[in-house]
Amino acid sequence: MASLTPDGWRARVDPSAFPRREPGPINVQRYQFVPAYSGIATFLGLPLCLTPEDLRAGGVEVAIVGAPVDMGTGHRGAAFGPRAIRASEWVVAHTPSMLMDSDTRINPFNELIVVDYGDAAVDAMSVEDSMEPIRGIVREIAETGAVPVVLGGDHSILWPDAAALADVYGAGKVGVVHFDAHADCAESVNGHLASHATPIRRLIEDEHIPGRNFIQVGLRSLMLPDDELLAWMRARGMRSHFMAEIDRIGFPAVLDKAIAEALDGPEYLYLSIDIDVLDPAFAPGTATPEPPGLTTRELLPALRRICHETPVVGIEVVEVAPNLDPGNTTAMNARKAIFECLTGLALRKKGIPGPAYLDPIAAGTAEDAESLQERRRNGLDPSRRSACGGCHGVGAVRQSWKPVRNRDNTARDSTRAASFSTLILTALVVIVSVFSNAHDHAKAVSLSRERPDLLASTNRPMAEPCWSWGHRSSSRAR
Ligand SMILES: [Mn+2]
Repeated sequence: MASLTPDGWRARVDPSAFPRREPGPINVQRYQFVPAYSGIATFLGLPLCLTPEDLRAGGVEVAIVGAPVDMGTGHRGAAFGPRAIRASEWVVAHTPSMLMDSDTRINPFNELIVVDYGDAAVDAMSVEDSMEPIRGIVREIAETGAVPVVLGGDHSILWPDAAALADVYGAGKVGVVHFDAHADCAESVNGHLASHATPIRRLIEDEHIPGRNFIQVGLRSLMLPDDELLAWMRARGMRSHFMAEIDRIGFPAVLDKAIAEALDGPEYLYLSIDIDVLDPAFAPGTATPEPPGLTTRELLPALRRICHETPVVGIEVVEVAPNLDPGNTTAMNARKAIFECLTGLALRKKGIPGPAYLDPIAAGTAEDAESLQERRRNGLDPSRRSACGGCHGVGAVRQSWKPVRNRDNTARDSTRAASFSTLILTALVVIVSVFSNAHDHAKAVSLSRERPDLLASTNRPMAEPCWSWGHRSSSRAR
């Protein structure tokens, strides 16, 4: 029996103790379709890599790695985050080839080689001692050219994570976009330099990351930054977007600013997502919730945009504490956050132009050939629709939607135009539904005359099971 050595928590096992295998990603799937609650809980059922040789042999482009520490919060729970994010039940299958981002209709796993890289070594007795092995494993991934996606763990890991990327891409060459309710810039907590409230101070003072390229979004804590801390942040050139600014000019405008600032200088970007940037309604399972926060419909597409439109070389999602997470809401949103990041990276790799790309069918902007012909047959020539666009009334109605979308509170003047447009929309819906019902009815009548065989076939009694999984076991057995 092997004896426990003091460095057993970080010493790697001797590979010669196991049967030899060729380096490369290890498939963990036995079946073609795996429900989310089944199988070996790698991230979304992805293949597993254990060594840098595996990453290189597999040509891996993104490696997901856990950093399970939570002593940096002083609140137990986030160490269980990586496992919760990997294992939390989600309606989707743990079958990456079946998954698709519905906004862009992209399957990131068809475009990128993504694996799970297991967890960093952590000392359950010391957050300080855990920093160096975390930095080591993130560096190990980045050195192969793959993008590390780190699952926290508390936010103390931002220090080793971003330092590792500066090790690989050059000190001062990596900027950070940091989503968080908290500024995380404190000098120390109870004298501890490594904590979830201090990582940014370490990164800037150690000159891994330039202060002016640390872009914060979503700040709103009850305690910090106080005037003294804010003075330190501003002296370092940090650019911080508080929730009040988001309320004032709207999230899309703040996001545009954050992206422009992030690209102002650095060649590369690190994306740090503290899940507590979300409103506690969307992320109750975190040690330091702060209402009111971002919605998932703000944050998730923003992450996709940043990974698509900026040179992101590393990502972390931190502070998921499953012991505080009834319903797995927080773990589910953390998982979707990573999925959106992967989709963004896939869009970038495919060279799809931004900004804020959406698939035309998903966005409702597609005019496919068939519906275009149908509209022409019905006398609805789409090229003629713009003719009334210059009309005085229509122009006013169009403008009235803009401030609503931007959450601009000064736009009350437009309320009347907005209710007018609601009225017009309602009238339109009624007219269109009446028209299309009549149209469908006429079509069905003429169809039944021209093709009586079609109607007859739908009346045939169902003899076979109606779907392919054959839940009628008796008909399958024979
Ligand atoms: Mn944080």
